[in-house]
Formats: sequence, structure tokens, C-alpha cells
Amino acid sequence: MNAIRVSVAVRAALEGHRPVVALESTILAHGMPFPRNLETALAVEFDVREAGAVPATIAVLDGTIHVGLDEHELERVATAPQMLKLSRADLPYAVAGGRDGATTVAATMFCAHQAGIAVFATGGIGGVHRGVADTLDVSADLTELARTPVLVVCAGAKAILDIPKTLELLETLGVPVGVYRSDEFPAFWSVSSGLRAPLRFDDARAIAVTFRTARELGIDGGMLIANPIAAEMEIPRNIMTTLIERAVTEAHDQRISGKTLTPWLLNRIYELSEGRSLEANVTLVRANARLAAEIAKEL
Ligand code: PSU
Ligand code: MN
Repeated sequence: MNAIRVSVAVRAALEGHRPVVALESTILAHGMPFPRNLETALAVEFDVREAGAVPATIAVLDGTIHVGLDEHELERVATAPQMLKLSRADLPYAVAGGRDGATTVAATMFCAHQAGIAVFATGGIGGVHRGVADTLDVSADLTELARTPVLVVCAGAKAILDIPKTLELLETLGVPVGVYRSDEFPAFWSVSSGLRAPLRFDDARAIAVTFRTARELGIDGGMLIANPIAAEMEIPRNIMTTLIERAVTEAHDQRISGKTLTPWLLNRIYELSEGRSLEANVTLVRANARLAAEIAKEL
């Protein structure tokens, strides 16, 4: 398809059946401030390469879906003021209109699959928002996991979401959810969410074998692996809870809703935590990239 441009390095890796890890761009354009976002993008690509795989950061530039960005393109994603936030529903508009946009987990999964990439690393996924009974705000990331056969490595879900309902919906949608080397589902900055891991995996090979088995059984859709943040880097749950509740209340009072809600909450929590959350965020994304590379090698 003409709308997709796969970089030379990524195409060579795919043709040579070498491991490739997809990376999203919304976390860069809408999830972290400059210049930390660009530094993180470069560091995460470095980690994927060092672990023996080829990184493929995905974004839409001038209406073309780019799978694999060079340094100049990464800088554009990290600095352009008019980057749209693109979920699955927004991709046709951005491509048809020749626009620039960063891809969410949902859109990145879709584009990765179109390019033939099966493993994708990110920070946190979208999910069921608090107050869902009033807003029906459920991230398209969950329905994408139900329909697109890409394995997503994350650090769990932030408590800006309703984590129990997010796990319930993933189960309903038939998405296997595993936690790497823990019996508890992690909450992004925190090792603990108080919720049990639906499945537990202790090595990358077991994850890869399970994902391959889903394909062999004809079970559609993706798989979610949560990789808990390293204990020495975590921000304990009780510290985050106060900040998150304040941000969620402010968002509600200011009637922030729809696709701006997640970036708004992330930015507000960054402000409220005086940037402390950011270093933990960078650490966990890098760890997820390395685990994703190990899984991609096993596939
Ligand atoms: N959650 C995070 N960090 C993020 C996002 C979610 O902890 O950067 C981004 C991801 O790109 C995710 C998107 O796919 O927000 C979800 O947005 P929404 O809730 O509007 O679907
Ligand atoms: Mn939403």
C-alpha cells in the first residue's frame, strides 16, 4: 500500500526474518515534554538495537505512515507543534489530508501489523477511564488488542484509568494478559496495583511460544505483556494516588474529555509531581523495549 513507507533498515530486517520491535509516537508527541521525549526516543531505539533487534518507530508524516524513522524524523515528531494524536479512527483522515500525526497504541498496532511486525513496546496502554459509566470513555487500544495480532509490551496501566475494569474488559475481549516475573499486575510507576496477574511468564521464550500458539489455534487478536518497573525505580502507589485523584478531579471540573483527556492528565501529573514521574517513565519504557526485543528474537 502506497500510504505506508517502511524504512530501508526495517524492510531489510523483515525480509531477512530478523527481529523487529515497533515503537509508538504518541508517547513522544503527547506524553513527554521536549527535550526528554527526543532523548527517550533515541535511547529506546538504542536499547532495541543493543538487545539484537531493529527498532521501528511509527508516525504519520505528510500523510504517509512511516514505519521506521531516522533521527531527523524522530526530532520532527518530538518538536512539531501540530502533531495530531492518531488512533485507528483518525488514520484515514491524516493520510488523506497529508497531515502529521503521532500514533497511539491502537494505531501503532494497526500500522505495525500492516508492515508485518508482530512485537511492539510502549510505556502504558490506554484503557477504561474512571467515570466510564457517565462518559463511556474506553480507549481504542483495548479493541485493537482484541482484533490485531501484535504482542504489546507495557508497564501496566496508569491509575488515571480504572485498572480493574480495564483488566475485566481485556478478558471479555479475549486478550491474553501476562505479567513478566510477577504475580501482580503493575500500575506503571508502581510495581503494585493490588490486582492479580491474569497470567504469569518467567521468560521471553514462554511469551513467544504462547503468542505463536494463539496464531496456530486461529485465535485472533493481540496479547498484552506487562513488565513491572524495577523496584528501586518505582514510585509507590500511595504517593501517586493523591496526585492522580487531584488531576482526575481537575479534568472533570474543566470538562476535559475525549482524545485530549489522556495527554492532559499525563501532563498535569508531570506538573504535580514536579517532573519526578518522568525519570521512572523513561526507565520503564527502556526496560520494555529490551524485553520486547528478547521476545522478538524468540519469535
Ligand atoms: N497511557 C500512558 N502513556 C501514554 C498513553 C497512554 O500511560 O503515552 C498514550 C498511548 O499512546 C495510548 C494513548 O495509546 O495515550 C491512549 O489514548 P486514549 O486514552 O485517548 O485512547
Ligand atoms: Mn478516550
